[in-house]
Amino acid sequence: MADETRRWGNLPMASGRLETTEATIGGADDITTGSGIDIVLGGAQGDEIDLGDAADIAIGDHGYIVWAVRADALKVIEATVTDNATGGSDTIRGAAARTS
Ligand SMILES: [Ca+2]
Repeated sequence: MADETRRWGNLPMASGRLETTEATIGGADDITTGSGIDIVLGGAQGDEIDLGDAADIAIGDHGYIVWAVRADALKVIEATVTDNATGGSDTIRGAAARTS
């Protein structure tokens, strides 16, 4: 059985919530993730987001993602854009390794 508390590198997190705090702050970001599980929020303006291998979660604008690790898999509980007025036009690319 996988160690459910070590799914995020060395961080002891099996569940959580990640959110942006100010919809109007931020630039046109170029974000590239590695091969682990990643959670990305692009925020303001048009962002380029390239996700590596693994089951990643990404939204391009201001919002939040609530997740949990259950039965050795990443589960999204809720992913919501709360303000896209300044979010811009985002490009989000995933890798091919996802299996579920
Ligand atoms: Ca954006």
